Amino acid sequence: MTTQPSSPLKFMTLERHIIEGEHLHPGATGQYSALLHGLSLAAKLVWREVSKAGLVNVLGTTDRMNISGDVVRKLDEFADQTIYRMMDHLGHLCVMASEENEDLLHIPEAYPSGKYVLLYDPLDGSSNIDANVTIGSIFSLYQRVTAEKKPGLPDVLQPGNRQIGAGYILYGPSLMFVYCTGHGVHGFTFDPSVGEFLLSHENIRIPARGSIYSMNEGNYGRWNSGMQRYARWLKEPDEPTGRPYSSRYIGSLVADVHRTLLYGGMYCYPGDSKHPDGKLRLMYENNPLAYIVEQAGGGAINGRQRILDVVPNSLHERSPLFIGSAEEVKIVQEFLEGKR
Ligand code: FBP
Repeated sequence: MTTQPSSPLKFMTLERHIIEGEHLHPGATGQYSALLHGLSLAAKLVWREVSKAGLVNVLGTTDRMNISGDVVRKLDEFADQTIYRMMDHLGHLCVMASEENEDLLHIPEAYPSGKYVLLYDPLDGSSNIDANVTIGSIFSLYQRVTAEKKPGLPDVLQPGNRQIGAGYILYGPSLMFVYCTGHGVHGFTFDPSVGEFLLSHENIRIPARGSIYSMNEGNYGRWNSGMQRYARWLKEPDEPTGRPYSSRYIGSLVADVHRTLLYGGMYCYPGDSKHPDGKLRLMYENNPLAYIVEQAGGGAINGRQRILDVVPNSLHERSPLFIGSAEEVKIVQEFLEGKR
């Protein structure tokens, strides 16, 4: 009598999970699966550079500035090129957009074009790259909406509630691939000994409440009164409501949101007197993370409305972000609306 592997999680590779997921999408052609597979390969290639960053000449900056006026870091550029090159020839995308590039990234004429649209933040948490702190990549998938020969902005500037999938890759103590195609949020951890992503976090559900908050309080003085009251409320001792909450801020959005997804709580990047729309990008950061956290039972708002219902105006627009446990999102919204 053979003993079943003791691990409660059957040996589910990412590739098998993606293919089995196709059954949940009537009429699936495999194109979508191939996209997710391409992204998982890009993750491994970026991870290879990130994990040896301190040993080879990929730390530090290039002499290039991105659309947001940030100096482009070498690893940023490497990740950007790697994801683009991994995805441009698959024949399933009609256009891409990257946080690191001002304009749309069109599919080279030499390659076939497809019906999907990919947006990505090649390397999130750039301020932490050289300090060997967890960083990540974030991606968001849509279906093409235009029929014209050449796809364009309308195909990319879609509200987040039109996403057909999203995910992020964590380059941390271990390499993780977390994704969602509308049927739950699933996390896979890379096992270098077999070279495969293995299911480690099946159907992640964010706790409805959580007593961890994550925000750069250095900006406190520039926040509006509602946000300042909320920040003070979090720290007031009150047994029944589990306060004071604990403060955790890595400064890499993808890592702070991943922890929030697992432990519960709130991550906030509000607008302020200097940056009324905050710092984070709606299309590359807020929409995909909002899609994932909502699918896991949480919430994400910009202080006025649900992030996923925001109709975007431009590729690189910024938006405040309040994301986390459903009950905690309700509380911060009440403070922002002046009800508390
Ligand atoms: P990029 O690194 O992709 O530009 O993202 C912005 C970011 O680094 C987030 O990852 C992080 O949460 C935030 O900025 C940190 O901002 P600040 O240093 O103002 O707290």
